[in-house]
Amino acid sequence: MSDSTLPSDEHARALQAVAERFDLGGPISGIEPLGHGNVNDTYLVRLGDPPRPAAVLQRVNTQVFASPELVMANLVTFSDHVARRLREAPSELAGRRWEVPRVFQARADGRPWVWEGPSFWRALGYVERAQSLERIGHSGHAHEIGFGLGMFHRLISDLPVESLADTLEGFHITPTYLNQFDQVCGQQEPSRDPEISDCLAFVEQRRSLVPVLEQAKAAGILRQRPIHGDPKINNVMLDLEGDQAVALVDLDTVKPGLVHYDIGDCLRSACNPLGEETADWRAVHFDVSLCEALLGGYGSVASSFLTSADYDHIVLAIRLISFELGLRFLTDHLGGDVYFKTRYRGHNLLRARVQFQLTESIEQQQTAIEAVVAAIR
Ligand code: GN1
Ligand code: MG
Repeated sequence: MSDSTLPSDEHARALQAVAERFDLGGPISGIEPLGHGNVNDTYLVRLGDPPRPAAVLQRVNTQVFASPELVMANLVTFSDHVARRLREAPSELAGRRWEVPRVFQARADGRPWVWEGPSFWRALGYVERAQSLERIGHSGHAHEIGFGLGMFHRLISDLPVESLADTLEGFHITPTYLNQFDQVCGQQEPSRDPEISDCLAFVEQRRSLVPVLEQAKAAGILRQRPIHGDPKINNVMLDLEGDQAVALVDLDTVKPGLVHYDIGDCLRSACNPLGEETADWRAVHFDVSLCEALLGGYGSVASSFLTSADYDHIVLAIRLISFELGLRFLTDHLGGDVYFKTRYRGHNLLRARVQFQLTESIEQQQTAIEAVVAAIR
């Protein structure tokens, strides 16, 4: 099923048929698009009468995730681990609400997925009475987003990294993205577009930054751990009543990595008040007071598992992951928009400019950010 090419009523029927193949626990009363993912297709499934949001149905992008069954195996390993840990030590949550989205099984064979032709589908529990933000509202939100990531990391800090498969080779390995960028540039005539020239110069000036985290990993200074992989602001669910973080969603990149990828990704998305989709890239900046609030929340739960070397590399990670995402968007623009979903030609170029502007703002405020990190050690 290629739903973008189907008329809308046929598309709706096809979605309904896929959703019905999962044991969702009630009659389906509605399905609608959910969120703004750049890679997978995501839908909210409502059940019953009156309709209540119950499941998140997702078509995993198999161009990106070549072994989606392994993505689901990681998710099940992760969920089982957290459930066990919370059963054994409920005090870990200090009375706070915390949820791990449940994984629904296929009616036919009990597997946590359904193949429908070339499409791979899964259904996860919807986190009720919660919302996610596209952009930060205030520093209280930043604190909770940091707390959410810290709690997520803490609950898997004793999950052996070997129990997770590497489902997306090269993900957040910045030198790999630079190689891809060089390859794409090597395949085309030099651009005369001044916007592109600006971006190319920006990358050139930062080549020495690219390998730093991977070098620290190779030298054994930083070690691999289970990570979320994509803890951007809108993947942290906040409780509707108290704005407290209650869950991290979008679990397709739970896999081995450095917690620095997560810390950098969370900060680059949450401390950019204009958000990564702004058209006003020149006005983009990194807000150090939001960073302080976020790291305060993160540090309040993460001190039990972070090492001294981990702290040493946080500032670098914030800069690197912002730069890396800009490089990924730029490469995709130059390569013809084959990875990230776009709404128009030039969308990925604009996204790259936003991330590069953010990187520059981080560089200009490095001393202040260092002081913030020093305060949580
Ligand atoms: C992609 O699809 P989405 O929005 O969950 C990407 C992330 C990027 C993000 C930028 C598997 O995530 O790495 O940070 O876009 N996910 C993958 O918005 O590449
Ligand atoms: Mg994602």
